[in-house]
Amino acid sequence: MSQKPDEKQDLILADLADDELVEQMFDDLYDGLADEIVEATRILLNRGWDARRVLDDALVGGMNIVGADFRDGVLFVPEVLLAANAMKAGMAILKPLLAATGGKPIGKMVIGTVKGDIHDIGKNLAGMMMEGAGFEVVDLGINTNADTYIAALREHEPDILGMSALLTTTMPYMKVVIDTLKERGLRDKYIVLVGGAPLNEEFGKAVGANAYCRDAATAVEVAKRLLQERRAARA
Ligand code: B1M
Repeated sequence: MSQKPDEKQDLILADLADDELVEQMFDDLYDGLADEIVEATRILLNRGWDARRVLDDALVGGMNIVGADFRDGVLFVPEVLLAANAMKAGMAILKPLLAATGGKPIGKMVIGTVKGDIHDIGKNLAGMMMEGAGFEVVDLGINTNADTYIAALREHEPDILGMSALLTTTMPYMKVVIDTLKERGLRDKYIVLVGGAPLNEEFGKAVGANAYCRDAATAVEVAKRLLQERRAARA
């Protein structure tokens, strides 16, 4: 996958055509080269790519390759962490562009990755896209237990609770959070959205969420629609 160091030194990213540059970004992400990812992200933006396209085609595309090799035992945790850091470095450039809306927030969301789970890239993306769509987002980070979610709901009074899980072993915790909300008489106050690679529509229904969001863009669409419906019903 990766090139030899001396070949790498000779490579001038700005000289590559778009498709070659994206291929190179897949390699650089795989190799955890954050500086190169930052440079290539800037090059694509300067060439007129919008932030969404850079995110979807270059960064998420590259991370999918990392994910497949992680699954197959070709890559291990340290390498994947480096890849994740490189992805985050690229996302940091895109964040202000994805979040550039201005004006009064159209709603508020509290979001966190559930207890036992430290994957945060998808959660961060969902948060970024929601901010980009005009929502105020309170990010609780990773490894979030029910009490922390509930304390944040009480403190910030959002319209939406978002939960993310990437492990089949942690996704059931979403039901624990929703059941705790029910027990405390709080469930109906919030729209609960869940996301993460191992989830699906059926799981979202089974745990009692309002909706499962396949990706960050879907989270935005669903959040807007459900919030509008809720406001219309209350008017
Ligand atoms: Co982890 N890991 N990992 N990992 N890791 C997976 C999830 C895995 C599928 C890899 C594999 O085997 N193919 C596998 C899970 C298998 C399973 O559960 N069946 C796995 C495993 C096993 C593990 C460990 C247990 C490995 C170990 O230690 N032996 C360990 C668990 C640690 C823990 O959490 N307790 C572990 C650790 C790690 C790293 C720390 C190395 C790193 C995380 C770094 C970080 O996040 N800061 C890591 C990574 C990077 C991955 C993969 C490769 C990539 C995940 C990712 O960021 N994808 C992943 C393989 C894969 O998914 N292909 C894997 C990109 C991201 C944009 O996608 O998060 O799905 P995703 O988000 C999407 C949607 O799902 C949705 O929107 C996003 C896109 O628009 N979405 C939401 C997500 N959350 C949402 C919330 C919403 C809405 C939408 O709220 C409203």
